Amino acid sequence: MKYRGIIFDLDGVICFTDQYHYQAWKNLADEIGVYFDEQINNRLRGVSRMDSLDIILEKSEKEYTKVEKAVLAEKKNTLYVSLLENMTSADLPHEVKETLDKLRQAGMLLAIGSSSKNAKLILSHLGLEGYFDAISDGTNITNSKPDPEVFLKAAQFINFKPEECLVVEDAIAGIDAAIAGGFASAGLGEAATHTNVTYPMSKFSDLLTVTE
Ligand code: B16
Ligand code: MG
Repeated sequence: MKYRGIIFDLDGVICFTDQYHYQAWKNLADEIGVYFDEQINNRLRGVSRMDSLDIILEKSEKEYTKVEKAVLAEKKNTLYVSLLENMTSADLPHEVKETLDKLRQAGMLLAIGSSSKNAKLILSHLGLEGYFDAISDGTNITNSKPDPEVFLKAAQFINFKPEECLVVEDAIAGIDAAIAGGFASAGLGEAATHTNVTYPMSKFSDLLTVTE
């Protein structure tokens, strides 16, 4: 076995909540009259809620106070969480579930390493409550990706060293975080184009060959 533990990013790897993030940020941006598009949205992948808001406010003429920003982030999150209500286990791709089951059968421990504070809520919507051996998410970190903290905590939770684990990511910031933490990385989507990603992948099930 090449790796003893696999640490999965959530949004963009296990499931696709980006459409809901986009809708909720777009709604907020329109409300405060700030330009926002898919390209700006792409920069938010893997980035924490408050850092995402700062990126959106780069286009704003108004300076917001810390308190005002907290109100805006809360507003976005309330809408985002209500959109998540639409998610069910039908939103968990078969390919993802089958691959996870096979990796587990091969003896690997499976953990989540997500920047989201809603990770546990999303997992329960997907029917994956209690499925992972450990969950490291936005609720147990102070620095978000590209800082490696979320992955280092995940490795600690499953009691493995970074070099014993593989990080699976869809975001450039996530691959940067994996490298900074001393992890091998597997990249999907934009993350597959990262110059230093260990394994560029075109689909989730490529993990089965990568870990052989
Ligand atoms: P929340 P990941 C990230 O999740 C998302 O990619 C990013 O767009 C979002 O801003 C961040 O979680 C924080 O999410 O507002 O729910 O705490 O890709 O690290 O699983
Ligand atoms: Mg992601």
